[in-house]
Amino acid sequence: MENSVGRIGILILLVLFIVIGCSREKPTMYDGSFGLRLYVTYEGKPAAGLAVFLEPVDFVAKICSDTTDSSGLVEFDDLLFSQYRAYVSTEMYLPSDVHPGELDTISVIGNIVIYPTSNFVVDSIGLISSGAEPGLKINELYTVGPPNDFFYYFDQFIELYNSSTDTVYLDGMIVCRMGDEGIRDVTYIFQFPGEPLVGREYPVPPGTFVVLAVDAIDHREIVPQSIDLSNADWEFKNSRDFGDVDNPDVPNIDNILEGHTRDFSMNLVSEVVLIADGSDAVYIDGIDPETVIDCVEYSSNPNHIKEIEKFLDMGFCGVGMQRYSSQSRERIKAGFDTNNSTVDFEVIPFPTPGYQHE
Ligand SMILES: [Ca+2]
Ligand SMILES: [Ca+2]
Ligand SMILES: [Ca+2]
Ligand SMILES: [Ca+2]
Repeated sequence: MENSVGRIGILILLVLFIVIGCSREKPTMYDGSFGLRLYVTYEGKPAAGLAVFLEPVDFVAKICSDTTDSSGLVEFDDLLFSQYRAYVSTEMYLPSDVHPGELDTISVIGNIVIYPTSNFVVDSIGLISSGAEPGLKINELYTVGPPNDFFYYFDQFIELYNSSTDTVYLDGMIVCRMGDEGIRDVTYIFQFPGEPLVGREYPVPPGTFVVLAVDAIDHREIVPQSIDLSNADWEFKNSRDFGDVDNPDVPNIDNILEGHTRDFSMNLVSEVVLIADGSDAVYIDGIDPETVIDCVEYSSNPNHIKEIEKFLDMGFCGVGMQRYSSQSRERIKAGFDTNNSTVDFEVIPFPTPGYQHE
């Protein structure tokens, strides 16, 4: 009895704390003794009028936010003495280089962790913009498998996202897994049905996610902590592998590599995956780089030596990921792409097939 009263008391305190925590315009947190001044810059210049979000790292509370002034400054006072993550994720409007007098919309992000080294900290966030052309992107790569003790990882999937304002078509596109000798070294090639470049059978409207499952089944029936991929948009199915699952309701992406008789799969923690337009029909010499639509390298090892050419992906993502942990890697914002997976992706605790993590 006493115990439950105690719990209710704590609950009331927590609710009070959350309500007080962020209710004023200038976010003021209960029992605050910590102040923070942040300068937000883009290409070395102050970034005005952008929302900066502040989220405590060590405890759960509502996320505070304020907008940068003309000098790119935002101030938070009376905060709890704690670590915080400060981030910006928004669109910015800049004078166009191409069309004088008009504004270009660019997608920018920035992210830092603030350590309370004293009662008042001054820091800065340098924003980066999505430099790569918008288009069809590899948005998420889920490969490590769910928690289980029999090496189950067949719930792997690739999630694509159309970040452009135009419909794109999957017709004849190829999904490849690369060897360790770069773009000339392709080890798996699976192809969407349809005619490359000109086919219009398989549209992906702007802002849409596409889930490519290794096997489009409800994997929770095998491992309860896995995911349901029975409603995936596509399924990898090697028609020469008779043991490979084929959900009749989910269309197939089939193997086209001579002599390859296995299903598509990806290494759990280290791999290069790319999508290309499928117009290069000669694979013996690898994939023509001109046809590559998007490419992502990942490795759990921070000292990993890059395998794919840097003009396709300058970095790699997924550092520190564990096998059979349900962790996934996803772009920090749907479709956000600077062609550097080190900054474009983050590790997330569980996969998000068909949607973007919070
Ligand atoms: Ca399959
Ligand atoms: Ca199927
Ligand atoms: Ca890219
Ligand atoms: Ca996702």
